[in-house]
Amino acid sequence: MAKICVLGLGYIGFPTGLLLASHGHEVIGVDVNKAVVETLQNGKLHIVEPGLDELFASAKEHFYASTVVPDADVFLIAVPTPFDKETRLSDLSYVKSAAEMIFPHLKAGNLVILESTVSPCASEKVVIPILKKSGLKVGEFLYAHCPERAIPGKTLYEMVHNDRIVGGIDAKSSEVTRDIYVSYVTGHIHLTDTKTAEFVKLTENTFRDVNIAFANELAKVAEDYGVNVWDVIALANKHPRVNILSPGPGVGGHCIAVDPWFLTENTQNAELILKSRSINDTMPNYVMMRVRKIVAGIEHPVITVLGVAYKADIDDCRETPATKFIKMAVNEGYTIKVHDPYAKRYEYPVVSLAEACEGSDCVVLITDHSVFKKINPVELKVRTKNLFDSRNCLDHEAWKQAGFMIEILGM
Ligand code: SAJ
Repeated sequence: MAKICVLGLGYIGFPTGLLLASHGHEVIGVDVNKAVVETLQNGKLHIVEPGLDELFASAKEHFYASTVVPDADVFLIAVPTPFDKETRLSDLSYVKSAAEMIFPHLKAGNLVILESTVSPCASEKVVIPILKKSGLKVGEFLYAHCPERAIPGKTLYEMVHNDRIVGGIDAKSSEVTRDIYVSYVTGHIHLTDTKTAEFVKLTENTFRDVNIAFANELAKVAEDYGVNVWDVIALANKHPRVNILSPGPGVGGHCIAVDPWFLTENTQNAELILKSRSINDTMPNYVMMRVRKIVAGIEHPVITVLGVAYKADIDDCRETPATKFIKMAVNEGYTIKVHDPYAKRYEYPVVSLAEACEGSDCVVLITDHSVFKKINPVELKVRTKNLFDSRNCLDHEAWKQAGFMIEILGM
């Protein structure tokens, strides 16, 4: 069993550290945020994710949180890679500072694993040169990029069951890294080189972004023909080689909306990928255009936004398409009322369902939280009975029975 230092105790680093600890490794979880470390030292959790409480309890004996990097056999970097909105470039500052914290402790035979998502070649151009400040050469220390691929909401399940990509800087690095993950991963572990591993991670999320852009474009085209895009996609997906994702109000979160930019930051040859980004980024504008038509003629329209989390049944509002839609609606002079049962921190006030719907002229569903399907529309004290469902997820029959005019994206 190894002594492993995990740098970054967020949605990836913390569960990864706990999984390693619960499988017998000695884990020191390091975070620069003192409040996070203190919370964990007091036996409390700082993030919510299914199964994390139980795992924390079972891993406690082998997991210790600290703000200081210790000597270790393995250093695993799981810090955020923010996206600089102005330049549309990846911001490697946290990854760099993690490497700076590691190199004074690096000894011959140690392994450094980078799980954070980075642009292609960042390991070789940026991370490894910092680690070399230890005086060790590549080969004397081992290095691998092993991108995280777990989906929020099912993080623990996917961390254990998904296949993993291990991109070692040399064969020995790949093999030693595989031996670490094999302790808790039941999926296959595929060995490759570092640059390919960086590219694979970005490719997965870019594939999803392009597929969603296709679904969004189909939704708009179907509207022009008076065809129901949801039926079209469901039927087309019956073909054994077709798998189209769902249209919606836009793509949010810190991965799918960002990774295509990381993938393309050093090439002149991306067209489809960038066009897809633009299709997805302008979906809130399209939803706004539909809503504008619905409330045309109403004086001082009041709009209810149902859901601001970037996707269903989670509290994460990063890069949510709801924000662009709300900003556009405010610029139209509309009054906006927001309801989301999960979102705790959001830049606009989040109120109860009853309050958000009181006096409303159009209820606009942005996030398909499961609980929204159980809303009883009869109880809503709206002023004008209009619903726009951008995810085709509500019980439309019930809303119709309650007297609502219903419009749906892609129909
Ligand atoms: N969305 C649609 N239509 C769909 C599916 C999703 O509009 O059919 C939207 C969602 O509403 C959301 C956005 O796309 O706004 C992204 O959601 P998501 O569920 O597709 O993905 P993320 O960002 O939560 O997690 C992704 C996952 N990547 C892939 O599935 C290839 C996850 O496995 C990665 O670990 C994660 O990115 C990451 O950290 O990179």
